[in-house]
Amino acid sequence: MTETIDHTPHTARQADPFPVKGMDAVVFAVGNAKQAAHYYSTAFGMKLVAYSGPENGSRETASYVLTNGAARFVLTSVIKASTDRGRFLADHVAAHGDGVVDLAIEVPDARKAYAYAVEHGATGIAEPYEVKDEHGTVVMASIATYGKTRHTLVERSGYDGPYLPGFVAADPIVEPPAKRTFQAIDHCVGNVELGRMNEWVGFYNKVMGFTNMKEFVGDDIATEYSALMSKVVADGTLKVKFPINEPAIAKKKSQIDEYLEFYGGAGVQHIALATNDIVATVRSMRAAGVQFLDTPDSYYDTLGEWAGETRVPVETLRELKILVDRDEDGYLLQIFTKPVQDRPTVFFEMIERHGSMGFGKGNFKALFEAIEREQEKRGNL
Ligand code: TYF
Ligand code: FE
Repeated sequence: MTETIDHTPHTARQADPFPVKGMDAVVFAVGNAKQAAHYYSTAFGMKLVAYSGPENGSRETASYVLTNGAARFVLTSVIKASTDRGRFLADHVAAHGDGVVDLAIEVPDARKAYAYAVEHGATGIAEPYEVKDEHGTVVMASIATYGKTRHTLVERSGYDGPYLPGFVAADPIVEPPAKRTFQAIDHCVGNVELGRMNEWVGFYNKVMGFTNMKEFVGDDIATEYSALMSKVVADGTLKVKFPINEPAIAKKKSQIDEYLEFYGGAGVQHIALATNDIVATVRSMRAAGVQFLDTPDSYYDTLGEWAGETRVPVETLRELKILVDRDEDGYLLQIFTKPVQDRPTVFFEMIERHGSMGFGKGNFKALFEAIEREQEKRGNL
């Protein structure tokens, strides 16, 4: 399970070939963005900050921009498709249900980033273009990734509007909670078809110069209980982290196969949100009706033997079903929501890191058993 990988940041070795500033936004195409904006406000504690719709000149789509610290979600619905973009979004929802269409990345130079990506094998979707308003100019370009997902490369260079030209500032739907529920996007996970994980890892290696992080799930864990294989790619500064999963042949039907079947192909599986108080986060999200995966009591009975001291007492972890993982760098606390739409597809993870830069490999057995209990209830095991 160990591989020798050079984790030296790019900047220490050579100029980073594809510098990134961080995630710009996760863009969702949904059936009813008005209601989704309400859910992410009241259940996830996010704040509506910008809007684009017929009232301000967007006749085709309505988009709601919600933030929480540095994390930004954009929820888009089609009102009346009349252009290729409108038809793409409408078709996306029809084919995949609510899902992620764009993992937008903020870059210092979108033209350079796009040129580098395309030179290294990326499929271009939109050549670099400028959009401007009284708040400044933004340069954007898009490339394709797995499934119908894309990466828009966003160069903001001092733009000070509420999101992008075409959007107007909006008032929060409800008063955001006094205590922030999360403050950043930690990682964004993709599910790809059987046998294609390495191809997509290679894509990020070549196209974005991303390197592989040491945590990966190989054959051994896959056949024993996870039924998936996974590798993680990240930019040189670890601000953008993309795990890639593929199904594996195991004792049970893979949860990745279930996703691929119900999503209708490859796509974003989960978004992990970083919090610095997972206990408060989970309490407030549970109180607002968010459903999390269950963890059996037996997990907590033996936790003290291997997890050691954590910030949160075991009894609180047990009450809230929060998982713990530890490695040589520290520990992390994490919990996973159930899928947030009727299809068993997209879900979220809340994560509190204390040194560890892993993804919770120690929890795979408990986690995958919990997911299998849900698959069983759905008749998909
Ligand atoms: O991002 C990760 O890799 C972890 C582990 O269905 C994980 O969160 C992997 C697959 C999955 C749920 C969690
Ligand atoms: Fe994760």
